[in-house]
Amino acid sequence: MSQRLLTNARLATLTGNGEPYGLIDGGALAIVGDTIAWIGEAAHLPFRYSALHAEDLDGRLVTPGLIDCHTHVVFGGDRAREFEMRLQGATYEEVARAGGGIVSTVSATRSASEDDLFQAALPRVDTLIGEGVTAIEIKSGYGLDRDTELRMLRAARRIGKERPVLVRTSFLGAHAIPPEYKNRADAYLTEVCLPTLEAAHAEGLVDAVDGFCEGIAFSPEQIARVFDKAKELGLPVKLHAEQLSNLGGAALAASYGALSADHLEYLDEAGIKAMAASGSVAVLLPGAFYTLRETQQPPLDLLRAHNVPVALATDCNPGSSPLASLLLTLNMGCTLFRMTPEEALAGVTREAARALGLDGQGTLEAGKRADLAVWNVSHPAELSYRIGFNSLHKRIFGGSE
Ligand code: DI6
Ligand code: FE
Repeated sequence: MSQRLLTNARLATLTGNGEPYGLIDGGALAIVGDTIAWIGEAAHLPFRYSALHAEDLDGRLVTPGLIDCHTHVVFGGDRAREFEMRLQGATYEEVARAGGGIVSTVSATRSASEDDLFQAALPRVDTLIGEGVTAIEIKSGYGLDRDTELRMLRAARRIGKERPVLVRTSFLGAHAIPPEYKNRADAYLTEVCLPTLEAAHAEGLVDAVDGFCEGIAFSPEQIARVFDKAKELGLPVKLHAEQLSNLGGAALAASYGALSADHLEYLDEAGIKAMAASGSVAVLLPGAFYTLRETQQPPLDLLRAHNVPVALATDCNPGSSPLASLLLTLNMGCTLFRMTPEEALAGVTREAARALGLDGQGTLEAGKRADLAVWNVSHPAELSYRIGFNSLHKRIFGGSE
């Protein structure tokens, strides 16, 4: 098994070691195969690693590989025209009700082949990888028919095979009501969404089940039908909740032990208590907040008060968040939501891993996967502070470059 040793590193371990960011200065990190075998102060390096050729990092900062835990990077077409409409005054909901919005991406996605979808997603994925991302969640939800949902998920799986990045898929059949089922959401669920979930699961294409609980999408009762099916199949759930209004989606998701509830601008304290009790992660998506010029802030102080873990993600999608930068997301989390840079960095590492149910990633600890990002910065707050500046030195994925 290959072995390597990194020395002279500033390690932001993101473990609760008592230091901000879990920092270790003058650090060393030994990798055996794809796993962190030892990490600590170089002075304490065990004898068995001391003979390895040392890669001197010149005091550079090392963090866990970044994790984008909420994306829709697989889709057809684009929505630049809708951007123009919204700048002329139309709201996101008005555009959606006029047949634009998610449904227009659905038409473009339905007419794309699996290879088209894969090829179109690659530049977005490569941009994320270029900023130190080592794991990414990818949702379906722009097909809304059996074949297209399956094609989207196969394209997502292919990304994980052809790029050095770990892909976790979420089935998002309950994302929008397709035009052919207008005003017949329950029939869509019965005839298309639930059978497609079963088929996708049988093909090994689903790691989690997601939904969009909102006035322009599905009611809590309808989402519960999808979650019941997920439970029957033994799949974890997560939910787009409280993005545009408060329907109690986060509490519903929590009652199913959800990995996460995402967006959450309109979340209230009852929902927060339910999330705290279930251990669900609050995934905040400042790219959508920014793009939609939302003014309602997610209730960060209350989330902190109830010790709900908070993650950050791009929500990379063609409509509400055409954002493929997790570094810019860190900055937005701080500037728009008043997260601390330490919370923001934990939000794209430790808490993002938790939002995906990835136990083996997200912190720098012996036994975790050697997914690392090495940065040309000395203080971790620089990652959140800079805007449009990529200071990645190199990325290590499963122990290799
Ligand atoms: N909320 C979002 O922000 C994305 N999906 C969702 O349920 C937006 C998807 C889109 O506008 O295409
Ligand atoms: Fe989303």
